[in-house]
Amino acid sequence: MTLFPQGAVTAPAFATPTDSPTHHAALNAWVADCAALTQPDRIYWCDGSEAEHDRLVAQCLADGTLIALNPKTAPGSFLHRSNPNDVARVEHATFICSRSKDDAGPTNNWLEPGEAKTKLRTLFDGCMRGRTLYVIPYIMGPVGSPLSKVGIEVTDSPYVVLSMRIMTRMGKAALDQLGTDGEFAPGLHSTGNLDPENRYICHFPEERTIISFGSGYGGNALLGKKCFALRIASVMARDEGWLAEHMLLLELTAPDGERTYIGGAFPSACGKTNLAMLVSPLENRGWSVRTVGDDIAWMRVGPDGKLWAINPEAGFFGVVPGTSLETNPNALHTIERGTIFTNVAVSDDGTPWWEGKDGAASCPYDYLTDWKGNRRNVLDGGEPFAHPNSRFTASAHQCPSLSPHWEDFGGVPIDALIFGGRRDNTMPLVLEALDWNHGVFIGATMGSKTTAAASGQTGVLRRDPFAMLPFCGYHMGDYFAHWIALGESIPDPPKLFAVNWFRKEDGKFLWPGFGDNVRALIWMHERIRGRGNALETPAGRTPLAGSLHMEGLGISPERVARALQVDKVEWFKEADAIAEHFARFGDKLPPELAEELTKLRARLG
Ligand code: GTP
Ligand code: SPV
Ligand code: MN
Repeated sequence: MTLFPQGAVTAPAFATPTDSPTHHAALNAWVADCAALTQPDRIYWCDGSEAEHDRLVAQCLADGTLIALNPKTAPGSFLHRSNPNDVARVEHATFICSRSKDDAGPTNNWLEPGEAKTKLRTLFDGCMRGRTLYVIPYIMGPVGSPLSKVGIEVTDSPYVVLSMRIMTRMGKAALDQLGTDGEFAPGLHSTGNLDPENRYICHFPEERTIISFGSGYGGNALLGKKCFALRIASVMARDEGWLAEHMLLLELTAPDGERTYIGGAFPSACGKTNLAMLVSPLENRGWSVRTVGDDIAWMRVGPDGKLWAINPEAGFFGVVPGTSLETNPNALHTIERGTIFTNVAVSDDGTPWWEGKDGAASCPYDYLTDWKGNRRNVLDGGEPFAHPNSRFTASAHQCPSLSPHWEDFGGVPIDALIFGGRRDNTMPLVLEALDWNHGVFIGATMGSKTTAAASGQTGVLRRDPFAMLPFCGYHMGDYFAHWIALGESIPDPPKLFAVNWFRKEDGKFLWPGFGDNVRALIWMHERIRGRGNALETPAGRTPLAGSLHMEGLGISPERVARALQVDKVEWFKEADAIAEHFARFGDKLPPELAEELTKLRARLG
């Protein structure tokens, strides 16, 4: 490691093979450029080892970045409290800096690349003085898989380093995969001074480069995740004929051992982690679910003509509130140890706590220290003790429901893709698309209420096509066209479905959700195999009465029927809302989707 001599900005000494662990010239040059600009006191190349982890943790405990939790109730786990102004993704400060504004499209913020770089250069100038610059080589995807891709994140945040070590295959393995001339996606990140006015999450799709300033929060700062694996990767996928999607991946096994692999796109904080880790109430009947991924899927057509998917991540960055033995026992067990908690509450004995943790039971503590560090009486009420977007970061290996196929080199063969949102009405519990283009139409018109995963107002219905509104790195109209085109090029395409676990009646959810969602998955499994009965509705096909597996379901058949209902009045309004949504895309709207709207209106009569 080299300490910079007074203000030297040219030819940093570490850029020689003796100080850098790699002979990759382009990588060494990128790191040298970052260092010359940011002027760190030290440069450290992460190797991903246990010893390195322990050293970083010790340093973070000493400087307060991490708070140790109770070694008995939360062994190997830590609490991180972020700056209260920095608790979620910032969509207004996220930019696609493509050369042409039109390539970013109407749903992305755009900055001209030169202008963005000028702005960023000013912000990054000397921003790492007094800090360490960490170089994080990482792999998205299984080590050695031909579907994996390498990224390099340069950051000044040890919290980011520790998180990336959980979320990706990080360190030496990545440098080995890169060799001396492999391709990588460069990313530069600094927390800066966490000034919300100077927060910029910028993507340069043509250069496959990410530059992020002023935030330490997950999706803004762990550059492998939304920035690379979705925004940059979606552009690579468009150019190369594959898909990078905001999707969970799960494996459903039937009593006869037959397996169905399902991908699911739900907007942020709308149930991907929960569905991926679902505990089947019909396990004793032979229906089980295993987890392949909980947030991102990269999919390509395989030699057999099916779509094959990998989970590019190695861990889970999941929503904490609401996680309990009743709702998501697999997540609860996943985070029993070795977890970084961000912005949860903590009891006096150092046990992490959050709203919903105790399920139906009451909170066992009289006092809790909230996510901002204030110790309060639990009975006093007020703001939530854990931030609504508090998160856990835990390794996939800790998940009891992890599928043995979760890191198969070639991925898993996808039989169904589902689109789900958080909607009070209109969208039934489950809906089968009539064909590929109708399914793309359903994906393109998804509506969902906003959540705490992004800054801004929550609970507002918005169109979030394919759950990719904040994550598509190019023009959303072109993205729709890419999906339409893929339908024609996949010889054995998956079946497409919509789901809605969140439909309400008298302010209450109609459907119990969570484990019971397996009943919708079982119907899909049957439909894929040409079985299971369906009712043709104007919106698509729904389960015919009696064709959903109802054993042990604690609600009446009438209530299920109301959850499944397609209400014509609601769908007339929906068609109008879709027309308004489509108008945003102008002549970039694929004609196939306009035609689907016409067909929907015709079916409505
Ligand atoms: P991101 O990590 O932000 O992408 O979120 P996600 O899509 O993985 O959402 P997650 O599974 O973490 O769920 C978010 C919230 O929705 C949690 O508070 C869950 O308890 C709740 N939730 C998940 N599934 C269901 C369901 O079937 N019914 C109901 N009522 N709530 C659910
Ligand atoms: C989401 O918001 O969809 C998340 C969390 O999965 S983040 O990684 O911050 O994007
Ligand atoms: Mn997500």
